Amino acid sequence: ELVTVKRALLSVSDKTGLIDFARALSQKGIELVSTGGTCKAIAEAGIAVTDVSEVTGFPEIMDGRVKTLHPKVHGGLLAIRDDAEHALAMEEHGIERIDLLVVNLYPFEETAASGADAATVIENIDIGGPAMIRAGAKNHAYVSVVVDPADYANVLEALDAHDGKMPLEARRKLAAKAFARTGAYDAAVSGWFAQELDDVTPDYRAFGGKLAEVMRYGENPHQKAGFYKTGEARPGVSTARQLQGKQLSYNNINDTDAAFELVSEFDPARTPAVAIIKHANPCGVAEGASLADAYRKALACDPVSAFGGIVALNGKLDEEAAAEIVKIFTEVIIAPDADEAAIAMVAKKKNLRLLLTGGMADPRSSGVFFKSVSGGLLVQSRDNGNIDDVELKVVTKRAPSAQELADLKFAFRVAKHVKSNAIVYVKDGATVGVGAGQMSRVDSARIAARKALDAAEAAGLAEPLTKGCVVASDAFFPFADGLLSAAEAGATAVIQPGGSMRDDEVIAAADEAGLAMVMTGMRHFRH
Ligand code: 93A
Repeated sequence: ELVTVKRALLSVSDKTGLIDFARALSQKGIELVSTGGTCKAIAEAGIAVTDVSEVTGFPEIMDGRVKTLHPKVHGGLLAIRDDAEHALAMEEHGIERIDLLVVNLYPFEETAASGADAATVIENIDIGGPAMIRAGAKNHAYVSVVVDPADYANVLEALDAHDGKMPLEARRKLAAKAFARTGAYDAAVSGWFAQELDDVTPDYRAFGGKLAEVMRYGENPHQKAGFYKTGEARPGVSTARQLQGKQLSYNNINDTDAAFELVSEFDPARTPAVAIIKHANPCGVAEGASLADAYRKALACDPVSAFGGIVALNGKLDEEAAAEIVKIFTEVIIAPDADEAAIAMVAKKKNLRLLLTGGMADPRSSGVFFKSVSGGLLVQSRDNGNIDDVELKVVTKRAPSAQELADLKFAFRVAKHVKSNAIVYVKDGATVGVGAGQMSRVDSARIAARKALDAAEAAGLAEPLTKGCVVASDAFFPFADGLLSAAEAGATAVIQPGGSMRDDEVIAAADEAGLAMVMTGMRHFRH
């Protein structure tokens, strides 16, 4: 677990904090080995240091292109200390162990960003540094690899705390950071090449994603686009098998992902469920006695918007459901599986894409979510909050009935997948009105009600589908107006996170209107 640090190799371009760190290491009796410029800086500060050329018995050649690329260095980094054969090889070839590796790389990113000429940028592609970092990090069972001057203090602290030894946990964390660094470094190099070549795909330097597909264009025809896959095994649009139809577009992929992630919230063991998506928002979600039944209910929510939509199912697509779906123009169907008859039914529509995922995505599993902003990336964990895992608090005089409660949970599950501000009206396991992406919550409530009226009118119903429905809000009602607007539309029960300064006002309004309201304590913003 604990590894004594006897020998360190230092090779850094960014010499921030180097001298203090080297001095502290030296004072702990650690032998220092270093490359040209780093070695000179350390020696000039009066600290004992050995030039790596003395270790390798080989001079730095080719303007430093080859300085640490030597078995005496890499053997010292990679040797398994308690392996007899490795020990023998070390002895035979005079290789000495390296316990601590301190490397930061040639400033490739900075050089590329400065607009330097190609030859200068290329000269700043570090080869020996990443090789050492990767070797040491692979062998973190014995070696500590420090790639960031910001970690010098932590390393000294760890050494102090453990009598000159580094604990395994620290070495593992350093290894993870080391590989993240070399990964990002190479991504920057390939990004620079892509730019030089005016590649069709956007420069991609975020993380180790792999270009899987080049799309004809992006969100709009004048934008270039590529589909990069992270390798995450999650069932969904990135792992699905496409049975028929032309290549998915950028928007198709985005919408299909939204559709399948949403329908995956519904446990197929409980009930068949279907989601219809347009522009990444659901225009209908329903549970049903069968997939066909669920589809009909989902479609009834907003049949106008469903035209040209994406349909996601949480069960094996059967002939009856397929027959319903092909009645209107649909872009994509995504399901865990499909039976022969359903596949034959879909085959009649040449342009309709059918994607089979082989399973559902686990809504509770963790994952990483990226969103690009100018000059950066926002990274957060996936919203894997689940309404079944929170304790609901009834805050009104009236508690919801069992049917209302079931619909409230359904509505909140859907609201999680609706762009904020999200207001979702639900009745009998089906959305009857969805208000999405508005800047004010009351507008979302009104739009959802308006859509329910339209749907009722289209279906020739006497009263709107919202009569006696429940309503979910993805975030708290800042004022009573949004809630009152929902009540006016016919909602009898409300689910929302709560937490507004005016919660008391909102609760009082709910009581006044005879509504039952539960609070989740969990918000589902989605932008
Ligand atoms: O040119 S390299 O790719 N070849 C090497 O063998 C090598 N070894 C270390 N660059 C190499 N380095 C890099 O040199 C390190 O990653 C570090 O950034 C830099 C430190 O050089 P100096 O100590 O001469 O300032």
